[in-house]
Amino acid sequence: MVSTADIPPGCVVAYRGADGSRAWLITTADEPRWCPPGFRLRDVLAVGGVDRVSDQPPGPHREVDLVAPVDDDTEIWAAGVTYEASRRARMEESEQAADVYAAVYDADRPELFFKSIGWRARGGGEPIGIRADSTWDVPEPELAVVCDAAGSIVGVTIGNDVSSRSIEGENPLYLPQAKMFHGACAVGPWIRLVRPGDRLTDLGIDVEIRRAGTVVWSGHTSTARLHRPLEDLVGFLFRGEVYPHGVILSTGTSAVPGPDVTLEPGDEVVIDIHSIGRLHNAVRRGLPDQRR
Ligand code: DO4
Ligand code: MG
Repeated sequence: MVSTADIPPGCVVAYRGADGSRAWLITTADEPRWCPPGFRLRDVLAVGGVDRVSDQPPGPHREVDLVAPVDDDTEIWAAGVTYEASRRARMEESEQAADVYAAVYDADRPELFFKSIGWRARGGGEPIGIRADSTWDVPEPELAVVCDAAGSIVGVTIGNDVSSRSIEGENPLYLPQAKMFHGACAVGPWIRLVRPGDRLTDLGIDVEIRRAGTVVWSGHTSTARLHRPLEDLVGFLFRGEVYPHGVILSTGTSAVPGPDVTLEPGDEVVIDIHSIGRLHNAVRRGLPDQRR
């Protein structure tokens, strides 16, 4: 549980309502605005929707149980090989196709892939997953941009593009299996709305893997190392499809553990992005009991 008083102003926050369904609030410098039942992220991401978020009724601070800041049908896409560290790591791990990563890093067209539909995404405090048939699993801490229906970046959040490096390394055509599986996508802890003049090109990103209370791996990077402008990544996403309810695009990783580091069940992944907050998730392996 988190107190709304501890959430920065200007954030769109999804929480578990009294009946278990997703509810929304908007933080301000004063009391939060509590959105009425039926409010959805798509109301914020409609063209001009951001200008209307503060119309919601104010109410006192209280504790909330966070969930992923998405609607059930929000599409979450991801970009790949957008940082030199990712290009290098993929070339090293790839058994037979190192060249494709070098080529895409330098190409005009970026790598973009569908990552998750909203209802599958995990929020802060919810477990992320690793596959039972994978031997090398990593978190991918990424700045995720939240775009409105017109393709403007109206918010930012933290994405964890949890990935199987062993499956991707075997053959890049296995990318969907390496990237889309139970618990592979976390976003949150909330969406920070972007204000005029905000610089998204110099945000520090820190990540830790904790095991039994000890940090077994940590990484630090910055969006200053991103090889492409964020607007270009969004532009390519909107070249081929319309997103009438908005879309989230995770912009690639640059904090990449080496081959000696793999996630294990019970680990905790903690990602901090400057000016957004912290996304913290425990790791589980495999499918829920009924689907083993
Ligand atoms: O090409 C594979 C995916 C790369 C990726 O997810 C990243 O660079 O973050
Ligand atoms: Mg990634």
